[in-house]
Amino acid sequence: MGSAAASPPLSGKLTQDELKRVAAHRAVEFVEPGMTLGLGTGSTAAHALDRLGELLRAGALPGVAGVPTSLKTEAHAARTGIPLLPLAGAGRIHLSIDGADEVDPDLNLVKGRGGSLLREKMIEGAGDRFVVIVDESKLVPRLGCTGAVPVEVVPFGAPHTLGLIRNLFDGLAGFHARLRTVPAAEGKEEEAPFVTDNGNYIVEMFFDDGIRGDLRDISDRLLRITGVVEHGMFLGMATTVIVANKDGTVAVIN
Ligand code: ABF
Repeated sequence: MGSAAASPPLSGKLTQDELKRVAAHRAVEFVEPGMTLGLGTGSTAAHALDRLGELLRAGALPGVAGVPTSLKTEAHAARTGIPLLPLAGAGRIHLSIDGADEVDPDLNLVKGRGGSLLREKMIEGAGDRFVVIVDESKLVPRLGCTGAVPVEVVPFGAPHTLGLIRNLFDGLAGFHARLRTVPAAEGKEEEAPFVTDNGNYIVEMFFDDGIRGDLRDISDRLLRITGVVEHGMFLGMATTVIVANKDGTVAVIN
């Protein structure tokens, strides 16, 4: 893990959502007038959108605009009054702010359990700085410890692509993978595949006790599977991680 600076504890016991808000507001302090921002997705990033909207409406951040990482964020940012730009034509993205599902000691991330990993990786990978905002429950010893590692796949032949992903980890104890689904619609019996903003499906990979192999190698091998669009391991991408701790302290790790 990189160098960390901790702020003095905040008073009182904060809920998890309040911790998310604390981390988000700390990240927004990095925003300067004229910046173009990558706008993240999820409940933590939503607090950053609300704070940015407040500051914009107060006239404190002239010239700030954002590139949304999902349709949901696009709608939320529009409601809060953040001017929006498409990725193509946004020019330089100075800073992205987004949540994560997991953060390991080297600041590698699992992202995308909200289904938005592709746009997140495109936009956050294109910016100068990527600030990740989490409460301490997201800190893990190894990626894949607390749930699914998502992989976006094209719908065509998705069960075939799922089979190729399973083959990659053949024999790895505790590994399993499945297509992410949403509950059956009213009047229908079968669950439907979850569809991303890009019209793709998501394969969820589960590892007993996290991924113990070489993450770069696993990333390369996944991306070589024809049919895989992108995966939710964000390796070496975070430049800063802001962690709101249960004891009320906030750590800024670079
Ligand atoms: C997105 O939101 C993700 O990539 C991640 O899946 C999720 C984190 O959610 P939350 O902030 O709601 O915990 O940034």
